[in-house]
Amino acid sequence: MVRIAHISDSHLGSSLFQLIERREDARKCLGKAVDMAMRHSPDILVHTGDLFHTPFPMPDDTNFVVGLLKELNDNVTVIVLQGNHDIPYGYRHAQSPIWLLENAGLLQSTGESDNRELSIDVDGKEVKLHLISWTRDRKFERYLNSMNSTGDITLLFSHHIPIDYDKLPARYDYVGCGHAHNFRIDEENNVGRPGSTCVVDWKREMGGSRKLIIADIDTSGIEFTTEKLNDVREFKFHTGLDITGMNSHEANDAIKGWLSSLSPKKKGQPIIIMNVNGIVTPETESGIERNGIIEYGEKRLEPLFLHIEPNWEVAGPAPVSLTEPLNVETSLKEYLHYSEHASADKVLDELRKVSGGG
Ligand SMILES: [Mn+2]
Repeated sequence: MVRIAHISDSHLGSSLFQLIERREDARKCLGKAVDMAMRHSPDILVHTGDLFHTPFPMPDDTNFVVGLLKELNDNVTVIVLQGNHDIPYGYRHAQSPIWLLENAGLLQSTGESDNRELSIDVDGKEVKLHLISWTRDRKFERYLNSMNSTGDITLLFSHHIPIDYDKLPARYDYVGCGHAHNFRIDEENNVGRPGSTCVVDWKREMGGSRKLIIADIDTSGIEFTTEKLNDVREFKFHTGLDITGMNSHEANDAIKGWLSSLSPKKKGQPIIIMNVNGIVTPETESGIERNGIIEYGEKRLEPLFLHIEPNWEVAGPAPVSLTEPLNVETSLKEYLHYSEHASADKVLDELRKVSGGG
């Protein structure tokens, strides 16, 4: 049996909302994921790319990775692909930081190229690895056709899979990918995607999950074990409060109401994000006390960061429809009603005087 531990998309150097604390968090999340993976004593530890958020990582991030990889057991084969974030596109003579780590003997990747075939021996079994770093879709398909050697066990690791999973060749016992930051296993086609090791982009990742994937592969089949990868930072998400039809008081109360319902485990630490949706009038919008709400939430919850995402829409002026266009008084009444004119009664009185009516 060959045991694979699969993680992906650690984005070291990313910092949500430009919070400097998140850079440290991203490192801790990777460290935690690797620890969890190694507790399963895998034969192969694979990271399917975007180890770094930028192809020019800061020394603190590079040093962290070097330290982490040096600690690993010699018996584990470490594969790290180059993701789209690890490759310096558009720069002349620039090289991926993954290649540097590969040259230092800390991992195996696709080198100067974007694909590679590799054979390793696990307990007398030949394991064939097809590696594809981030590349153009057409090149991916070309590599898929040209890399057709098989072993006792044959694996494909690619940062991204730009084709339908059921179009993948049948020769693979397991296909591991990354790129999208949410967990997914397709048991039909033996494809696994762990998701990112930390929260990188809350808008795209909200509602999804991240997991360590352990794949036990035998000539007879594959067995999956997964473990949840929680971010080291506590997050509180509200996916969508709807304030449609509310006046500003009700909207303020609804937003504060959610904040008051929270009880973070780690006080003084969480990141709190609330999506506020709906269609409101300009009056409601102008009456939403953004500063007051933020102040209230910060006092109560002591977050690292509190973000209210203003996702609501403001309804434009409603069209006035007149039931009797030729009746001046009715039409004026209706117009005044629609426009909520403050001195409507006075205007109507004046109209009656002018028209000589009672
Ligand atoms: Mn990524």
